[in-house]
Amino acid sequence: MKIKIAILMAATLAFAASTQAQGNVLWSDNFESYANTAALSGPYTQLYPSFPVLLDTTKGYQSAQSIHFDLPAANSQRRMWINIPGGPVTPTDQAPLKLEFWTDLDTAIWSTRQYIEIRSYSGGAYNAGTLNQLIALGFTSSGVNTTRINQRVVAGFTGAAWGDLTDIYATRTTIADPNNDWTHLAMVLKHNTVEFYVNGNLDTVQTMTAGVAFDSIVIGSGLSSAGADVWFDNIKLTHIPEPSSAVLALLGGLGVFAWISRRRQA
Ligand SMILES: [Ca+2]
Ligand SMILES: [Ca+2]
Repeated sequence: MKIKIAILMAATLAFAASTQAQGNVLWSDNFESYANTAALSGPYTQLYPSFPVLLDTTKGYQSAQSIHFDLPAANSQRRMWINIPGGPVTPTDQAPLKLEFWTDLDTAIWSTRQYIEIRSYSGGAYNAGTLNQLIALGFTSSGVNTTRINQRVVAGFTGAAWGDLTDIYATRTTIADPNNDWTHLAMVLKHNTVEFYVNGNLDTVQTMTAGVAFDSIVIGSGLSSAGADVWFDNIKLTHIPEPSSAVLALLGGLGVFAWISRRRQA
């Protein structure tokens, strides 16, 4: 019986570790379910309906489809938003909020301006009341190193709102390399910090205002972005559960199981 319990405890810890890694997916989209660009306007609101974000049915991250930004030559083009299903979420150090996606470029050029944002409004939904916070990850063209991936933390960061990731894990050139199909980018929001990851590597950490509830995701800049085509796929928002409590709850359940087993044996 002791061996059985030991095996169960090992299995439980493995399960808890995998749960921690996967977290609770609040929202995700791999863009495989849409028949055409118009179908994106079901779940998403296009900010500029005459120039919607495009569905690409010829290219995807390990899949057939993705979303595509061609070469918007004017502002007010190709930008859409969605509220987080279930309402606003306040990340903590124990239960962070992770927004991740895959991206690709066809050319490394300074003028690229496409990114994905997570936002917080006083009214708890996109554009409701005052904008409290905005974190962005992707590519922009002014006030940054335009050979890099760029990030933005609007409130609570003592510096320019836009900044750069390092060139250690990826640059616009490595992303645009035709031999390198897709690059994984992620932001992990905690109580008062945001961590930016490239292909699973922690690249840059910024401070931000503490205890903000995030409510919506905005995809695309809506700005002119002449020069490079940009793709996004597998956008996913995860609420990572507190690891200690998940493990303790499962181990607590196992303790009861062990007690029952001992009683049955007696
Ligand atoms: Ca896809
Ligand atoms: Ca590429």
